[in-house]
Amino acid sequence: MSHHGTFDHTTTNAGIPVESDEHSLTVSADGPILMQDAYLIEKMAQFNRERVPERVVHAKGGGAYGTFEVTADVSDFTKADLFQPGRRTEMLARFSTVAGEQGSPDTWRDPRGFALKFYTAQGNYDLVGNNTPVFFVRDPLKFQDFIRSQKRRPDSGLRDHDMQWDFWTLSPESAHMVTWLMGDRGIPRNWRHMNGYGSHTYLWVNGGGEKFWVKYHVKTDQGIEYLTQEEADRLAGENADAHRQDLFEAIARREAPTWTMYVQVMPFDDAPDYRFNPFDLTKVWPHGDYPLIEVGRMRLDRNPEDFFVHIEQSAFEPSNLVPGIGPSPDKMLLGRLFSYPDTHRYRIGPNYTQLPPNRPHSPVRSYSKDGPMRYEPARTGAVYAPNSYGGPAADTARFGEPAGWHAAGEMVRQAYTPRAQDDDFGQAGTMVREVLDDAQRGRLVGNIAGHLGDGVSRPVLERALRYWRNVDKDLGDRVATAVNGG
Ligand code: HDE
Repeated sequence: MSHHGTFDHTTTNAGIPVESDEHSLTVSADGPILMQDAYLIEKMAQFNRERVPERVVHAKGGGAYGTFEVTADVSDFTKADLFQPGRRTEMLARFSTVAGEQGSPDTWRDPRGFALKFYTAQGNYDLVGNNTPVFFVRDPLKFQDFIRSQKRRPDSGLRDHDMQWDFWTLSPESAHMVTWLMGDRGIPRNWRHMNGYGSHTYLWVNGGGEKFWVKYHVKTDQGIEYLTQEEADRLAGENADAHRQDLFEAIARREAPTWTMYVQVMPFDDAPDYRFNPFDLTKVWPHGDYPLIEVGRMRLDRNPEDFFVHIEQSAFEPSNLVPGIGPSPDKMLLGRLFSYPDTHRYRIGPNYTQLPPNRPHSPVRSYSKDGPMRYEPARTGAVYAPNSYGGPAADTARFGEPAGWHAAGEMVRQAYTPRAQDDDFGQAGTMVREVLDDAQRGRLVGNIAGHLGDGVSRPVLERALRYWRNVDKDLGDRVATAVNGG
């Protein structure tokens, strides 16, 4: 559009001016369409190819660009460039539900994806978390099954609470996360009023090579707000895109939401003797043991110019770990390191890192080349290494960094070695008794009973009541009373 009221001319994808946007080329006004109407064919063919596969989980979401600014000094714990004092780093965030498909309501009860991509001076750092500090399972082998139990039956194509509770009650490790899910955090009022968590334990390495275990907390500065099941159900019918709309319009109104990032830091050598497995994704670290330490502030203040280009094609991966940050032995995190790049290659092609939301803001000197939709030339002296034509060559000095941890033993397939407080219900019970107030507990009971009362078969229901009594006897009794009709 050159300026208001007059328009630039339409062209084909090849930039050729077109004569009409509404009349196909025919022989006489009433005659047949001609095959040389290349513009008509282009429009129809392009339309048929507009969809890329939606994300197999977290399909429905929205996001925005912004900046992350360090507000404290955590350089004793990590040398990562983006976490150095005073540093400002451009970033992208995408928020999402988990089980719902692209057109599903933003206000369904579900964890919320909280995916962050930082365009740091040493490549992209991705922190791909949720709005909960824990997760349903602790082994990636069960993740696919868990997700399928939350989605659709193979026979009817319908969602089914019986499937969901069948899986959960046969997987007691899910209890902590299901307590979060069935409580107020299960339906945030909108994405601006929820926290994000890295959930896993990660490794930080400082300039001197010292290692620390950390957990990330990204706390909303807008305050936590939730929707009751009733409010959420109504909104689901009125506006399936309520959360996507809320973020877009808040930023358009220049009401940029902000979050403050903290970390809990565990000295590397505390891990072996800690009273429960510090790498178990179904567990939190009590703040009394490892208090929150402020890191910086994230501010989302720029809406993407094109939703498909920047949000649908955004590709987050926990394997994007920059110097000073590494993985931990958390089996779920290790599984994710494979899965995300794999799903991106399938969904948006092998050159997805060249797309606008995924391109690093720092130089890329990789020996990757060619492949469909290749856009950037290979900026290397030759297409092989080693070469005598200018490299690039790996910075072997980095290899000495003790960025890993030492593991030894024979191959096994079994659960984590149990420790004194490694159980499936303890932290859920503590949360119900000591963290929730009466009103929150009341809503939790109502949400669980409402969900259990909708299509769950008797044997599964009996197991579910035992599951909740294991979390907390009083809570379980209240759920049983509410479900059995008072
Ligand atoms: Fe994901 N997850 N996940 N997940 N996840 C995906 O990658 C996976 C897990 C999370 O806004 C997929 O790009 C495995 C935990 C978010 O684009 C897929 C396991 C946490 C998003 C995938 C997990 C997450 C995803 C599908 C168990 C929080 C959306 C589309 C080992 C700590 C990111 C995609 C966005 C998306 C795999 C469990 C968060 C299939 C194998 C735990 C926020 O690759």
